[in-house]
Amino acid sequence: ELELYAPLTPQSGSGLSSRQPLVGIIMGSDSDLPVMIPAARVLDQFGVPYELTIVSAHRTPDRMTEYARAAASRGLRVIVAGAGGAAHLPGMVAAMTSLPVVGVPVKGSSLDGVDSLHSIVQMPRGIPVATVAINNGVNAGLLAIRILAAGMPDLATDMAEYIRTQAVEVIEKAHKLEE
Ligand code: RP5
Repeated sequence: ELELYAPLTPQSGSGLSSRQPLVGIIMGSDSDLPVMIPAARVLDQFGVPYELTIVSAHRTPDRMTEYARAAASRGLRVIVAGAGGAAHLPGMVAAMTSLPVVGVPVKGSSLDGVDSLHSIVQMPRGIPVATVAINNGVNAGLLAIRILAAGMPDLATDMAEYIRTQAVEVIEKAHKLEE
């Protein structure tokens, strides 16, 4: 019921045999999808199973409560939550689970996403939300991988390789420029 988006076949060999979703990607509206799909793509790239769905804090508060309260017992280990405007979804979800929550501020039609950023990053003491940059679904996916990798050595190896590859790409571009 919660799955709207079918994950691609895993690209890397993280040694993950089970398809039990480890990351829950949620967002306040389907209008957030273009920002959140890149987070899913990162998880695909690392072969990490996830689920992706819409949970609105203000339009579907009961669904949000059910999702957050059941997340850990359903086997999720990280929640990535994107929202725009008065973006209370990540903070409210974090208040109802002990899982780590990564918040993605989504840029809306006004205020350039600074409203979302401030809503998510300014969580008061006691309930943290790890906040990535405005519209940066990629970093949310990468942060979820890093959190999981702390207890999954194969995933940590894949992340180290990702970092190395990225560095090589930059150095190659630098060398081209210098030619
Ligand atoms: C938030 O309001 C959503 O996260 C979205 O970013 C924003 C606008 O939602 P829609 O009006 O496009 O559904 O709840």
